[in-house]
Amino acid sequence: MIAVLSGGVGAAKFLQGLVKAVDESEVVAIVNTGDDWYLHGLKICPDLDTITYTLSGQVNTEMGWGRANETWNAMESLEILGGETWFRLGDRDLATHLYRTQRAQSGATLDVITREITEAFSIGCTILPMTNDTVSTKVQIENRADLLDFQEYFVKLRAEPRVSKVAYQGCESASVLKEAMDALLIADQIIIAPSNPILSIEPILSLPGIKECLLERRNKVIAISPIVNGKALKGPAGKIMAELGQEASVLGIAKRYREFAKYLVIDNLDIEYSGEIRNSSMEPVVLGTVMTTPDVATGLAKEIIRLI
Ligand code: FO1
Repeated sequence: MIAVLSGGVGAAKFLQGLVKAVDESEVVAIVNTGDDWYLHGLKICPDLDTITYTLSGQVNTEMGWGRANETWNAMESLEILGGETWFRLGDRDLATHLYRTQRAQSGATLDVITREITEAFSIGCTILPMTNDTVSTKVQIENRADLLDFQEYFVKLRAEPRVSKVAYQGCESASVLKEAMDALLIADQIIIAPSNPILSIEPILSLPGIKECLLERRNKVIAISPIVNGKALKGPAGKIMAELGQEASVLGIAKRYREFAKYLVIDNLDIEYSGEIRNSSMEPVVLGTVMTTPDVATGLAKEIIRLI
């Protein structure tokens, strides 16, 4: 069984390859819920949905999130009413949030709701929220004392302001989903997806017991760098790392993960860093990591599962 610590778009692309490289029932994605939030009274779980839509072939491939063949009638009508429309919820996507919110209000936990949704989308692997508890990634930006909701920073402000701090509210006191911890304890491999290390992976690592478990199982842990040639594959990972005083390169990624991951998969373009990665006590694995098509992602996954 292969457990994958997952954020949004980068993880979804990798998982799309992985489920073609192995028996998909052997794959367990443990998904960040720090980006989850309520808008218009609806419970929205962007990373869980991005992975579900991608694996079911129903993602909007241009945006990387939301659904393919989407229409925006609800947003257009909301705009006329003067409602908040900067966070765009398509008509098809809205159905997922309506369903999830109604089920949560009737007492169902997020893991149960996620199972119901992924079954409806005919997903063959297991997709787990990292926790059923409420956690919330908050971002502090320059010249503002208050902490912003992740989506306000990421979408409304287009991740443009300089970040001075990221907080993972609720993570310290949250409980890791039992099924997720069980998977990490017995997995043949634990893969850290090429997701934003600060915004997507760190919330998972901040849950009690996760880092300890990875430390214990370090020989089985393979991280894939989301940074290639000094830039994030997608999104602001490099920018935020630099703003928080970390090196925005595969070496910065090695520094974050070396304690509990034995292998670091880096792109061919970063081969020159192999020696320094080895010196930092990680095993560098040089591959083509830019997942331009699902077939490229499958090729990458096949190479990675061969490592252990
Ligand atoms: N990202 C955007 O850049 N703009 C949006 O309007 C937007 C809406 C949205 C709605 C549902 C959903 O599941 C995701 C959505 N995203 C949007 C993506 C999301 O903000 C981020 O990609 C993730 O939270 C980061 O992993």
